[in-house]
Amino acid sequence: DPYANEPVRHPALVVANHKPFNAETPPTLLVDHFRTPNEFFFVRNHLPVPDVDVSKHHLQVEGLGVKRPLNLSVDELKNSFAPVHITSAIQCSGNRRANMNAYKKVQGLMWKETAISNAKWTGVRLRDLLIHSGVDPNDKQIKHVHLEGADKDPTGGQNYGASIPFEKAMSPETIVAYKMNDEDIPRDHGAPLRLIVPGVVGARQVKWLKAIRLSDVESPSHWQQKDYRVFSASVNAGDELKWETVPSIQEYPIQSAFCIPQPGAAVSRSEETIDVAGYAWSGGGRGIIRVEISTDGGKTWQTADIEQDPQQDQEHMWSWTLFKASVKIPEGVDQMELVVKATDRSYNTQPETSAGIWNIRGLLNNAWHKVEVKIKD
Ligand code: MTE
Ligand code: MO
Repeated sequence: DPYANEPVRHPALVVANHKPFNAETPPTLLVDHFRTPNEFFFVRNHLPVPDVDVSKHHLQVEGLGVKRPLNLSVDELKNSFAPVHITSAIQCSGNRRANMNAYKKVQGLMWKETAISNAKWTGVRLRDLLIHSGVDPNDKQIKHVHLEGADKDPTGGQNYGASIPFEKAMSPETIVAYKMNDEDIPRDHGAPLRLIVPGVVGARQVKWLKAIRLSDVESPSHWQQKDYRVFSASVNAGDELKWETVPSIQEYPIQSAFCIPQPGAAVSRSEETIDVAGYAWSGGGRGIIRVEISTDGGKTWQTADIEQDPQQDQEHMWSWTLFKASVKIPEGVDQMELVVKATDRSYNTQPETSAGIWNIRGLLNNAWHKVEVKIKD
């Protein structure tokens, strides 16, 4: 069994799939912490967790424009480059797929609302590594940076891989991390090294990082070429998927969702108000400027209280935003629908439904999140 050597996991994680292991953070625990504790951070693995010996692990840097290829041990990496800290959220492109599936059937792992978490990462700038290897930051031939993980398809297939644009690789927020919330990165999250690409979807933030290759084209990896691309709503189940006709996902759009209450929760009318809480996040470092809640299907809105990272500004907001509000329970009805939407620094906001963003793989679902609550007398 290639999955015989998986790490021990916290029993509170909400498991979506065992082999490979995929699990969400329990919603109520997610909004309890601005930085998600490591044991509760959601997990998205495509393959068995590799057994990496930290003392022997090396990171290679090679490819187009590299004058001095590098082959660094973890200690060499830590000791040769300045450490940087950054708090950054990771969200899977499939987060809230189940909501899109409820609108119209899609294909993929049925993530609910919590395939997202936020942590403080410590590592070295990818930019520093590349410049050390002799890369010219103005080299116009280099377009993409390939990342390869140590996890391998047990049926003899390829290692996990992805790529990001060279420009993002050279941006100061992109780091090769070795610590997560001030601890060594746990096995499930990429021990000993993972790439953190703030503002970009989870799929590009390669765990168990072992090689970095510069190139004029994107990574040939399955997960770069034949997954994590959003088709038009006109492409349906059974149609041929022409992957090369759509670009790979990089930055995430804008998202928000409730964690509290959960669907089907009941409140008593005598309470008069109900407490709600959740998260909002936008890709590309675009800060969240407001989160709004409606109880009348979007006719009127109430602004929620928000918590943000005091060290980040609205143009470089890599952390998520947590929100809270106390919402009045409407009179004369025995059930209510709560709706949340967020707005980012570019004044992007979320679509009302999945109708215009529906896609066969159920990716990037950021429609208004709606939760039904029963009102008891
Ligand atoms: N890196 C490797 N090597 N293997 C993987 O399966 N999954 C990716 C990304 N990096 C993956 C990977 C995906 S799709 C996501 S959403 C994030 O890791 C999840 O990160 P987490 O498990 O730390 O939450
Ligand atoms: Mo993902």
